[in-house]
Amino acid sequence: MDRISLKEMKLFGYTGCLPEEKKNGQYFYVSIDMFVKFIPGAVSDELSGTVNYAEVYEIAKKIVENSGFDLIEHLAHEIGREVISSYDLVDAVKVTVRKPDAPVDGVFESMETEINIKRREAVIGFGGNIGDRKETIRQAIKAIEDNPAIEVVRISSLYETEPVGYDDQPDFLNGCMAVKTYLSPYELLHELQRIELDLHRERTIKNGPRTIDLDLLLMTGVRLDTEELTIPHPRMYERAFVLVPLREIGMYNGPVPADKDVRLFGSLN
Ligand code: PH2
Ligand code: MG
Ligand code: MG
Repeated sequence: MDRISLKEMKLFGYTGCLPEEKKNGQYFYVSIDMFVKFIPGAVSDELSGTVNYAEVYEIAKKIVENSGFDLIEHLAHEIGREVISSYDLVDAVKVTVRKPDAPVDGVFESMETEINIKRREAVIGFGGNIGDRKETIRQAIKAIEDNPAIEVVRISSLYETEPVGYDDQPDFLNGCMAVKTYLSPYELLHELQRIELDLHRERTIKNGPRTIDLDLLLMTGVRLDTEELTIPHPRMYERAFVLVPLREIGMYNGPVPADKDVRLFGSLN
């Protein structure tokens, strides 16, 4: 990938855990590497075809000068987020923050952190079986599209599906979507949970009826297995209602179990 970098910017700020650091401030050395798949300006020689490093300098300066965070990690993260959200051209950003005068009694060159943020593709499964199912799905997708940190890339058709897990409930409408986002897996999960709550999702019976369920199924390069979140979704490969829409958007091409009915219902529009 091509790269545009700002190296070792010397900026004064107030980040640090100790009260003296927040009061007196100190110098930080900030470096930013912006990775871009293709820089149109490299061919056209036009500033509008690249990221103007003078603007990025101002972004970093403003954040360092105006912030009194505890951690240099958080300072670096805030800078990275502001950069990637300001420039669609930037695919990934690496921010390092060094603190040569860190309040540590010893001999060292500096204390340093490196934070990496990149856009990844994620796949979200959606489904619901009470109320106006199609309308609720439409609203959920609208809420996802309205988040500036998430770009919707593809949406599958809707499928009407027999319930899995707990049989005595109405059929579901299911589908899935591919998105691009620089949010972390947990942030994306929390955003989906917020939208579920907004659309009056109530968590009652496990696998039971719901107005809307938004599941984070896959994320490029991410394998996670924690209490809160497992990626890939632990049950997705057993579920035709996930795999059929996934296959439609080109994210799966393996076998699909045939024990439950999955019928094409139509498109969202
Ligand atoms: N979701 C479940 C449990 N069972 N069955 C179908 N057909 N569709 C679903 O979305 C679904 C389910 C738990 O999330
Ligand atoms: Mg689910
Ligand atoms: Mg769920």
